[in-house]
Amino acid sequence: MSKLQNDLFLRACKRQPVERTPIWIMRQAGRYLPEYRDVRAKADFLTMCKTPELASEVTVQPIDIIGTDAAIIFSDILVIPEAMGMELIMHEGKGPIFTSPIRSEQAANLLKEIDPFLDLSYVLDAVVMTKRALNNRVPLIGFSGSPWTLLAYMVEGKGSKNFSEVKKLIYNNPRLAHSLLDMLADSIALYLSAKIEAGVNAVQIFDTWGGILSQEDFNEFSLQYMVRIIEQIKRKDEPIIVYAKGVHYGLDKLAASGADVVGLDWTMNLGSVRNQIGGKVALQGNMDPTVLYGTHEKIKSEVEKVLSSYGKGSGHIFNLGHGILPDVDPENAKALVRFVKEESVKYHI
Ligand code: 1CP
Repeated sequence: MSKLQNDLFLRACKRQPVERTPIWIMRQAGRYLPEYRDVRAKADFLTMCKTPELASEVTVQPIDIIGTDAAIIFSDILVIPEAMGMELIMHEGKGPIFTSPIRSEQAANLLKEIDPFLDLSYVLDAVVMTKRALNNRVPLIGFSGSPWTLLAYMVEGKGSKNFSEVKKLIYNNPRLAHSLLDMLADSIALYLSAKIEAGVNAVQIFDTWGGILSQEDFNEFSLQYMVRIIEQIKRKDEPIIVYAKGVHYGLDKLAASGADVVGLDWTMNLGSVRNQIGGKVALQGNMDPTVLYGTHEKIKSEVEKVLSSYGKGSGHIFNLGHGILPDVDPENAKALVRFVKEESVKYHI
């Protein structure tokens, strides 16, 4: 860890002193970058994920172009269900689609348990190659979807508005839902442990759809499985980040989950959340991603708002409250990073 030229992100995750607030951007390797689109023009999305040279190339792009303080390995949360045997099609414009969503015991029985070293070895190869390409400049983050968020895609087959199908499953056949969540939790723990072994310096669990559940259902169908994963991840020092979008009511529980960092969406008040759980965990977030449609002045004033809301001291990793949108001007992403680097110095001694 100490070999890293820039370890601000890792220090902030551990709430250790930093000279300025580190920043990375969720979905920083992606379509808003012309350099990403150039690579994407040559290969479809899954081929990019499965070709370590290409995955590594687009992972490093935002470090060179935007100047973020951490890289996140280029992949997708849906590679786990794909490795379990589900056919995944990436539709241009429409997003990812599973051709045969899991809606019955029979369909569930066809899913295979994965061994990440065999079935997702291409991700591990991409991690090794990316570490080499980064040459200790910044830390590398590995990630997975949460069991609940993966189950939602596996049952719906695609993104959804009401999540009717996965809700039908948890209310009509909770036993099957739990057995699938169980299997996902074990696979995810093995997968994240394998990524750490391959060299990632931190991991993030994305519970993008945690917030569509009632409080009780969140505890039963999402939180307990993330806690189990955190317990099972084999790590030495690597911080664990949990990002559960829209889970205002679950902050104390997320802070007690064993994670080092809790990621916040932009609807939460960073300062109040710091008062509530900042003594236990570092916080990551939480600028509204659409602010990047604004002028540089607007972006700068919003950066200032987020930084002052957190206040002085370590334990804050600047990020957006959700992924960067594909039609954002890369110049605005660069300006964001520059403003955070400049404006955050005064919040640290
Ligand atoms: O054609 C393309 O280039 C596809 C666009 C794209 C990209 C660039 C998809 C499809 N996935 C990705 C990469 C990706 N996905 C990363 C890369 C690393 C980085 O952050 O730079 C990461 C971390 C993800 C994670 C991911 N995939 C999440 C969790 C984060 C979040 O945004 O909430 C989710 C929900 C997905 C599913 C997914 N994959 C792709 C899309 C368009 C979606 C959303 C589908 C939907 O809900 O409709």
